[in-house]
Amino acid sequence: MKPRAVADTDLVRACCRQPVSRTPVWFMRQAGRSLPEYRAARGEGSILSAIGDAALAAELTLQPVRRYGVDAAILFSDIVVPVHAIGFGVDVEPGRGPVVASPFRSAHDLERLRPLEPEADVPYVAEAVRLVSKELDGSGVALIGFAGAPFTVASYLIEGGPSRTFTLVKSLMHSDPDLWDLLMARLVALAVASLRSQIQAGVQVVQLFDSWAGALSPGEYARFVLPATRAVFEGIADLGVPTILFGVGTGELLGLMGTAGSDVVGVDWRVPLHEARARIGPGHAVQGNLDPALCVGPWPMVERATRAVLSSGKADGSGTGHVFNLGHGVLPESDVGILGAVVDLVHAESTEE
Ligand code: 1CP
Repeated sequence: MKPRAVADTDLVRACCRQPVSRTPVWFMRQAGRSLPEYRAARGEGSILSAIGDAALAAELTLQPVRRYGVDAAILFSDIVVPVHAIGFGVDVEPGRGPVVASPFRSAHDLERLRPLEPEADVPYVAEAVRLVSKELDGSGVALIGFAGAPFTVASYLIEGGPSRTFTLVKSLMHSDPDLWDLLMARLVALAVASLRSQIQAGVQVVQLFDSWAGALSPGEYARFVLPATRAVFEGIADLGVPTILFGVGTGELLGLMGTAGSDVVGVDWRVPLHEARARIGPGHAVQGNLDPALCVGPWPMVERATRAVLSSGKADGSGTGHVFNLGHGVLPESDVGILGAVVDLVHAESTEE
């Protein structure tokens, strides 16, 4: 058994499948363009410079907690921050996402992926964690840290930007599996170093985003991705913090994801939670999975869908081990009033009389 963090928030308790006072709820991409206060605070600069300003990052992290009354804040950062910080040459283009000037092509490029020294390379991350923790102390709201999973980060490094087909990534993994394994090992080390430093600075839960894993077949996932994902969880297990593994379009991968070593598996909107639990297997909590497209409104439709997720999430009978979330990130055009109403409904419906 790995040591456990002090279970002092509903989020931590739900991740560990312990009884909760009410079902905890937060939203992926809860900070960002859907919030007017985000647009006002962030201005026009690059997102990487906002992340590098610890006071601003802390403020952007806390905005959705104040606005929605969610049970968790997620650190305002990005999955490409470690590779950017060690000088791989990654930028984040507004409206597009991460772009790489000189993508990963050969064994020579491994040298561009040196180990991360969090205190020297990303001091602003731990500083933002400390600032947010001070604000949240005693509030019952948890702070979530995160990293990009090796596969999803590799997809940006190899494709050079967002991709729909992952042609170059698949070509590399199949044609040069030895190089692929060396690349995965470097990205495991980056994720582990980043997560360890966030945990040591005070985050209470961590999420590993393998957002694009759903592009892979089960065979590809098992051979090329699962070992690295497992190695990330093994690399932080001694710290005793609950862990969440999330990807989109992973219906056929949930059974394998259940063997990666996380406490919680995140599920997108394509698979109902009771079905997802059966595929993931025993011993895990689930997170999800309201369709973000439905949150654009109108309320009666969102209300029905929210109740359906709550009832499906309860399907193991105990009502424990469910973290309410969207199936993927908040869409920029979402109605903030509706998202707030979802939080209120989840809390009201799950509070014991
Ligand atoms: O300038 C901006 O405001 C651009 C939008 C944006 C934001 C708000 C980007 C660019 N990154 C972020 C912050 C961010 N990124 C957070 C913290 C905010 C919060 O969640 O409340 C987090 C957790 C991430 C993680 C992230 N970045 C993921 C995994 C989550 C997911 O949505 O699947 C991924 C895939 C990225 C890459 C990325 N960064 C930004 C964009 C637009 C993208 C996706 C690009 C693509 O479609 O491939």
